[in-house]
Amino acid sequence: MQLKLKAVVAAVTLLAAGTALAQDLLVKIGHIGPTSGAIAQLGKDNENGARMAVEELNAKGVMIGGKKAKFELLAEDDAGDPKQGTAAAQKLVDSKVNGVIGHLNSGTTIPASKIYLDAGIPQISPSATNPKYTRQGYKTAFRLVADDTQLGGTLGRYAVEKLGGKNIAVIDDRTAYGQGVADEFEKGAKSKGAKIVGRQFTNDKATDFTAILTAVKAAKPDIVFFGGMNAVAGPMLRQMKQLGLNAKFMGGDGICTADLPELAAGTIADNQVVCAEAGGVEGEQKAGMTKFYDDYQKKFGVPVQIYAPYVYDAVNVMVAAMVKAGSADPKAYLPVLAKTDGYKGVTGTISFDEKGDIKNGALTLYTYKGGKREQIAVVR
Ligand code: ABU
Repeated sequence: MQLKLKAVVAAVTLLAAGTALAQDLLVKIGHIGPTSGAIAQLGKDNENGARMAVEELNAKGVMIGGKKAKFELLAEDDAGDPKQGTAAAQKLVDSKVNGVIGHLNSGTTIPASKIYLDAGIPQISPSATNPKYTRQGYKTAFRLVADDTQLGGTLGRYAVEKLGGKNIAVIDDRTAYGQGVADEFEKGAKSKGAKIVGRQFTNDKATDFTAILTAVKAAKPDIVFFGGMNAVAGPMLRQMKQLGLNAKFMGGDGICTADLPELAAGTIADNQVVCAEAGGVEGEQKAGMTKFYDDYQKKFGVPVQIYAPYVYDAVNVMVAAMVKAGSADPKAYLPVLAKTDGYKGVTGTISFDEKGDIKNGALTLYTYKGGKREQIAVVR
């Protein structure tokens, strides 16, 4: 008799547990970036931002449409490669993710965006800055940072107006990002009267820049602008030093990382490098960003490289739209996400325009001193 009672209690408990689980809502958040290859450190930085957001949301206990949401992070590696990027994007779609955060690179974000569009899955890139991404008319594409028109143009004008650049050499890595930001830089610098004394090309896997830097040195530039990523910029700076090319060095967000001095093997002179993150906060909003940097360092034991906070906000802004829509079904929450207006994130106030771009995007200009990144100014 007692055995029978125990069995009944166990069955009821199991049933109750089963019912509770059935009432939970599983929400799959896809994250995709280059967690292998030359810029794996940046891909991992982004993925960590997503992991932090998902863990906090699960700890908080978020309700969506009357059900307790259980968030699962599906992390994919695109290696920064357009082909691997589209294959990995399809994998996320096949896994029926509710939304995607990524990719990191413009060169992967743009081709993959068609896959998410066809599947009707919202995509927020926390770092791809090529303007084309949000100019394709895809209602599923969103971006949390300023684009290369703003980034390159501002840096170009800054080079002349604030750094006194007159003769400027430009190098790019021929990627969607590197070429685009270099073109915009050139336009901005020329509009303020600078002379472009040379334009050289490399690629995103190159390690030896002797030939192009020798040509650049012969043109006697006061500033060298590089459109590309930190993994290439670091060795390039080291080789500039070896060749006695002591010009100032500028670049976009791709080089503006915490680890640039290490990648340049300690060869960066104080104030030699000026670069910009495609976002930023001022005034009282700084506290949220500072807290994020501290929490991140404590959790992962390494500093934020650059875009982890933007990934963190991307996850949270997507989930806020699900909560508001009362559904994690992309069809239901996509229109709500598109109307995001005034969401308070750690990276600032987030509102999307009709293209899916962030409204009133900021840039943060940085230099490096004593091997540390140091903020110069936040500009809009
Ligand atoms: N925005 C810099 C790195 C990512 C990209 O746009 O390719």
